[in-house]
Amino acid sequence: MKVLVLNGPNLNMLGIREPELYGKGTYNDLVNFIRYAARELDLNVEVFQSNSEGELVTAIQNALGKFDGIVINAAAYTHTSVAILDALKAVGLPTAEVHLTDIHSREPFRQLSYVGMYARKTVCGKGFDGYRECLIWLKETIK
Ligand code: CA2
Repeated sequence: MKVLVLNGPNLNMLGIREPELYGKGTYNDLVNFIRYAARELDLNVEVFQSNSEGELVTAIQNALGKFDGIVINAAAYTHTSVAILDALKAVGLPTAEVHLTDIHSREPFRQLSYVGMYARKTVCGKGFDGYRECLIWLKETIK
């Protein structure tokens, strides 16, 4: 079972800025966490981060036929990107949305999630653990 984990803009800054909001772990720590969780669940995982909306759209398109499911933290594009929503719909893979913070208790502009209009599962406000929860949900959903 192959899962693509996508991370959007600025998540590569984890641990460098705003640790009070996003935690002290670095992006590298997050990738290691995801790989470890995937191994425990016997999932084959690929992790990709980009600051570019187009690269994320292309990564979603390229997942067709290669991956069984997607976990996505589209970061700020969550709240703006119809292109990412359209790509997820076009590819049609089971998708779980994850956010480190609880977007529902933050600014009004974070209340709208385009990704959430397609994703059948959303986990937010649980930090790194949210990625593991999404992987568990995908494993259950795909089998
Ligand atoms: O809570 C999340 O995971 C978010 O997807 C993070 C995004 C934010 O725009 C979403 O509303 C919620 C921001 C990611 C930026 O990450 C940073 C990490 C460290 C320092 C600065 C930004």
